[in-house]
Amino acid sequence: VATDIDGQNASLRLIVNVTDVNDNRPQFHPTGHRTVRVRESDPAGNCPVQLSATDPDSGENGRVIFELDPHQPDLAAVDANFRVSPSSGFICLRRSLDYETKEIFELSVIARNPTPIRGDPGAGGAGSRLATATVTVLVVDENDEAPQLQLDYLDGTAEVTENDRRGHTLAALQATDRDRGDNGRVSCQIDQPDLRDVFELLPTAGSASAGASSGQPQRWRFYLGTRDGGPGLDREAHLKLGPTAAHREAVRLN
Ligand SMILES: [Ca+2]
Ligand SMILES: [Ca+2]
Ligand SMILES: [Ca+2]
Ligand SMILES: [Ca+2]
Repeated sequence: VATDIDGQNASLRLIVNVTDVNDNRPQFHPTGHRTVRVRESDPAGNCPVQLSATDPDSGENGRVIFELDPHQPDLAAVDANFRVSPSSGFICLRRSLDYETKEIFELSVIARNPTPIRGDPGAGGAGSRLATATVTVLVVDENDEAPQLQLDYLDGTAEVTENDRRGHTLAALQATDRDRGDNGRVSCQIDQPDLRDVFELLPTAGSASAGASSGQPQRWRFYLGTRDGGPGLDREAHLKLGPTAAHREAVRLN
């Protein structure tokens, strides 16, 4: 309001528009490190964690975009297995993880504005990176590996004659399983009860031995099964043994 010496007033209405500048950086909530566990059976598309960040600026200056930090050391493995939703902050699986390949991932995710922050060189550039969050993903082992059974002859003949004494070693077995704990603890057995009197498995030595004298030369075929401590992933092999080397054959079945 302006007043002259005669007391006359004149007024002028001023409207001041305050233009927001992008002077605030997003902040993750909560701040700091996150750890999540992902089972290796979890399918692609599962999103085990959602990151959250806020920015007090208005409009585009306050909009937050999430993305993988392109400068993280394990980027190739992280990018092959995870994707980050730019708008929601969900971290999702591109595919099922495999504990036997990689047990742990360290992810680095950034939150930034789509517009450059004041004083920074430009949106998306290093100067506009605003906040960083790290997430450790622990892959939880499941029983997805079947036992493997390999047969190796020890004596080079695999013949069984009536002169063989009890304890004569016929073959060495190797049973392995890539899982951990009970899921990878294997046991072997001869699956035909009637042949358990003729052959025996010595679990500690990992070998198959001839039992009592066999009588007339004949040909046996006995089945070896391997099982682990988990459900439904048995493996079976069968071993043929004969009176001559020509009959010897070991076949592994999957
Ligand atoms: Ca901002
Ligand atoms: Ca696996
Ligand atoms: Ca496994
Ligand atoms: Ca297993």
